[in-house]
Parts: sequence; C-alpha cells; structure tokens
Amino acid sequence: MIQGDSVLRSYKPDANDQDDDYLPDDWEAQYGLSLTDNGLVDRAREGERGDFDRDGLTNHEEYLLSTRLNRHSDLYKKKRDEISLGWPSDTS
Ligand SMILES: [Ca+2]
Ligand SMILES: [Ca+2]
Ligand SMILES: [Ca+2]
Repeated sequence: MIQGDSVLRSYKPDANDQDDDYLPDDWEAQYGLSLTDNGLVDRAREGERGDFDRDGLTNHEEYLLSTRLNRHSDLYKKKRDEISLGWPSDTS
C-alpha cells in the first residue's frame, strides 16, 4: 500500500541515532552502549528503557539527566525531580 509506505517515509530517522532508541550514537558510544541495539536484543541493558548500569534509572533518563557528568548528588536529585514532574502541588 502506497499510503502506509508514505507514512513510513515521512518519518525521518535521526542521523545520530541509528537504532532509534532516542539515545544519540555519540552518547551510546561514550558510555559503551550498543549503537545498533535499541533494546530488542538486550532489553535489560540496551535501548531507552534498558538500565545499562543497573542503578534504577533507564538509559533514556540517564541521557536526559547526564548523571555521569553531574556528579553532584544534589543536582542529580533536583534534576530527577524536575523530569519526573512529580505530583500536582498541594494547594490546600
Ligand atoms: Ca541510539
Ligand atoms: Ca542503542
Ligand atoms: Ca541506569
């Protein structure tokens, strides 16, 4: 079907993300992750939902937080709170 094909073609893959797991090749290479595995092969460790270093944060979270770059634990916690959005503030 031409229609489905056009939908597929309209999706432009990121040139810096071969396996399309939202983790740029540069970043994956830097931390030893697979540039060609988005979690299909090694779901526990690879891909955006994998946890390569088993610290409880997914690889995608780690990428967003750059935890290994920000060694300051307070900054890490702050950023983690920001990304999780948390619960709506209690306005009572
Ligand atoms: Ca990738
Ligand atoms: Ca990957
Ligand atoms: Ca992790």
